[in-house]
Amino acid sequence: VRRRVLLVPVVGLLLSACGGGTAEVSSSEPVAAEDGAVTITGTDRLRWDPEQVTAEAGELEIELVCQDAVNHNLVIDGEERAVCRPGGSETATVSLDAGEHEFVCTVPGHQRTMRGTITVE
Ligand SMILES: [Cu+2]
Repeated sequence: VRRRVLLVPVVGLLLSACGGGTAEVSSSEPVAAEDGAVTITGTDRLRWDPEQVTAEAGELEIELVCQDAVNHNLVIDGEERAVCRPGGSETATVSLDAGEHEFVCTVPGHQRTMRGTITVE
């Protein structure tokens, strides 16, 4: 019994060290928009995936995806751009100036953890 109890934290450490676990979708690695488009997923754990996006100045097509069980919205620089229902998605096209733009989900209780940054170059 003792052995089993001790194994759990070790496995957790190994998974996070590898960073490849499919269940843990949150990542701090910046994701670059490709061909002016990027997908941002609101996870059921109330995190963004990815949390950091880089894009070139101009129009950016953002697909907001709600993972499975929770609804989210996408608010960039204080302006709501898209909403999604659980398991659904919505696409918004935004035009962003060079600089850093904060994106959050303002569904009650989500904003504390659902914060990301779009860096426009
Ligand atoms: Cu949310």
